[in-house]
Amino acid sequence: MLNKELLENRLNRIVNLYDNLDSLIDKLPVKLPNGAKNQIKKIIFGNKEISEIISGLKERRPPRLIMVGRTGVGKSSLINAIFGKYIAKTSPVEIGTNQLKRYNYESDGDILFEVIDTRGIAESSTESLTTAEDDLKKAIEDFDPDAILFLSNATERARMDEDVTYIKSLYEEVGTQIPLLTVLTHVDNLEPSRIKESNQYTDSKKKNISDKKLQMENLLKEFEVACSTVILVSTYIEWNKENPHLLSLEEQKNLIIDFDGRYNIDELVDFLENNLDFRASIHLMMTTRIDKAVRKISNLIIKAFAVASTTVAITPIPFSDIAVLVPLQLILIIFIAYLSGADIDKESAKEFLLSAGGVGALGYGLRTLAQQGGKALNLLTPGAGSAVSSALAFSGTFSIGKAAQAYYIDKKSKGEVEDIMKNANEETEGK
Ligand SMILES: Nc1nc2c(ncn2[C@@H]2O[C@H](COP(=O)(O)OP(=O)(O)OP(=O)(O)O)[C@@H](O)[C@H]2O)c(=O)[nH]1
Ligand SMILES: [Mg+2]
Repeated sequence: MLNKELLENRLNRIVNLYDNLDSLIDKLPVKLPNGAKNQIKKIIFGNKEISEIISGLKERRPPRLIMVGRTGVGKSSLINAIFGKYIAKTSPVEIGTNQLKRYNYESDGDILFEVIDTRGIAESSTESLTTAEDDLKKAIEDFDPDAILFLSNATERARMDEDVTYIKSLYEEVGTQIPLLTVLTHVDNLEPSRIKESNQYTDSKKKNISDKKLQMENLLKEFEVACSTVILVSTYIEWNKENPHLLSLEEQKNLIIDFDGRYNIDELVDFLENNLDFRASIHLMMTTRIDKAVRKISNLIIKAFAVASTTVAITPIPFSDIAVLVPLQLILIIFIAYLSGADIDKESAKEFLLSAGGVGALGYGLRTLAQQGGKALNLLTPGAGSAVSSALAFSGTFSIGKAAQAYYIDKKSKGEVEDIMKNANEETEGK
């Protein structure tokens, strides 16, 4: 099983390869024409997507959330539900003169989330609201949150208006650039409330859930906070011991799920992964769904390299663009292989590129090249300028990345990869 430390090592190796791109290019099994190396470096270092991924990997850190919601709405339960275990929080630090609290949720010495909890404000009187909001504003400037999570109980219609009024004023106060997610909790208690297993939800329950979603969306629109996504969840978990919050840290750590009534938590985690700052998103992936993390990161890398490849076609270069494209693709293959934990040497990257996956993927351009230079990738062949169009460069690199993913990460056989690529290629050529 992949653990966090193993994945950390792999990510560090990729960062290392990127930071030592010169020596990586020197080790590629290709003979580069003069100037090609600089061109390759320029394209990789100049690509915004690639550099964002690398700095995200380097500077990964826990997500910083503001959690807004009344006592009992399910803020702590939501964190437990995300991780599928009982997560202790550090003793809260009070901020300012009010009940604003800041704390971390931690597990095995790792900080999973840093949170500012504003529940005190929502429940305090209007007189103290102004001071509280000033305090909050200051706290948020230091905290620099990745997202605001606004929780409201789906079964308490009467309070939803009040909650939305509060979130509106808060959101205007702190700046609307921060992603705002509205989470309606306790949906397991919507009728028929006796059904707690999410896979047993009846059509009528699902209808009640979607009605509730619509209701909240309309309310947010009415209050002009329409930018918020609304996700409905149940965070309901029964642990093997009563009153888990009263147990010692050690006992809490050993709690086991007796009954799992969670609903729609994956959608919520997806939202966070896609909307948080990338540094926080990587951390979240690594602490929640580590097996998916590898695939997600590899998807991002493939896409970024595919985008980078399009630059090859539009930049005038004094040699064949294949001379730049092929090394880019080799580097992509090496990154994917490292991400999978494989130790790939230059010969195997070359073999991969020339075999099923690679040749199939780039289609005609590379196939010709393979016929010419199967023994050594000799890219010194006089160039024909821009022979590869942006679209072909993109789809070629994208397919090669996918082939590498199928082979190294999904452990498909060469034959299977070949089939996948043949199909993809026929589709492209058929168009
Ligand atoms: N059925 C059901 N119960 C929930 C759900 N979310 C929370 N609860 C229960 O509601 C109670 C309060 O939940 P907490 O997660 O402690 O609420 P909180 O927002 O952290 O409350 P404070 O820490 O006091 O602000 C607990 O008994 C939870 O088990 C849910 O989605 N469904
Ligand atoms: Mg709590």
